[in-house]
Amino acid sequence: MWAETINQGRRRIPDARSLAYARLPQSCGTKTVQKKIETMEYILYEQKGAYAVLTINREKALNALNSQVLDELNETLDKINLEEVRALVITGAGAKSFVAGADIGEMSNLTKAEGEAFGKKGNDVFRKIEEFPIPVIAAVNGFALGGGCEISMSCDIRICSDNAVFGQPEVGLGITPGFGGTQRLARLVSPGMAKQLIYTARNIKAEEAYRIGLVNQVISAEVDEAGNVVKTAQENLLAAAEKMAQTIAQNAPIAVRNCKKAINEGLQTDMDHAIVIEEKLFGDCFETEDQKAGMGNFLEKDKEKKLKVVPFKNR
Ligand code: DAK
Repeated sequence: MWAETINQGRRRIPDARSLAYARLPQSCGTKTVQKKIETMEYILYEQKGAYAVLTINREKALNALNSQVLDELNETLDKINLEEVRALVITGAGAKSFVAGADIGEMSNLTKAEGEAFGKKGNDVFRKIEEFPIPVIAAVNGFALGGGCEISMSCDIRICSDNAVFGQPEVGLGITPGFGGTQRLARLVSPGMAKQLIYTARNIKAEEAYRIGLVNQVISAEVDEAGNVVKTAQENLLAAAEKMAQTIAQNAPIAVRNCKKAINEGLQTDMDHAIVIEEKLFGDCFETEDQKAGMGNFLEKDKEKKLKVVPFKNR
């Protein structure tokens, strides 16, 4: 419940449904709403029509992940209205850092058991992101180190500003990556490249991250002819991430969700089983209102009607 007191009474969260929202033009055919939820100390969450932006907001510590950030992130994910929100952008506050890792101060005195519990807390929330029923885009603004690189890798898609720096520096701190880094980096790039980056603890810049396939796109500032910055890389990054989220949100949600499931689950198994997973999820789309509307739109002979965007209903 939004209204319940969280984190040992640190702060009360208002009831999201009771918050006022303003109407905004939105073309995706879903509810045209913008909701700003007064969330927690370290997480900002804003629903913009059919997509939402979640910001890790601990700028003074370069958005490092302590237990409270992880708890609040977990809780915010649980409260997202999946009837309305069809894509999620995750970013960090400020232009310098997406997430500079797990909180080293908090980790420094952990016992073995506490370290394991901390690892589980992070892994549970990152896994939740990975399996979230809607696509999640990481808009990586600056440092994505350790747990920061790991949270970005639990997202479906990564795009970054040209000042982004990725890395798994854990072995330099006497630990292994603990939030899935050894597993997801090896799957995303290649085992050899992941091993090199993890064993050497070498940070890489945005262009190299792009070259090895860790990010889909690198976004720069817009500069006018006189060399003045018209839009910062951070602004362009968020605009690009939001545009991508909006584009995804316009497509049939059940189909998009099933694509995510098919790709994620299929990658964990052999091709014979993966194809069966795809068949089941493909079949699952039929007889939905959205499948009928989407195909009906294509088959429409009337050119005027045919051009209209199908307002998919998530049914
Ligand atoms: N933790 C805590 N505070 C951090 C932080 C972090 N990871 N990164 C930055 N900060 C804080 C700094 O302490 C500083 O705080 P004040 O001194 O102002 O109070 C503030 O953010 C600004 O940082 P700097 O002054 O250092 O800023 P610079 O521009 O000079 O340097 C930097 C930026 C990102 C290069 C530098 O801050 C840095 O190297 N940060 C640490 C990056 C890092 O090593 N990240 C990986 C953390 S290890 C596991 C579970 C989880 C994990 C592993 C295992 N298991 C359970 C097995 C995860 C591990 C990690 O993520």
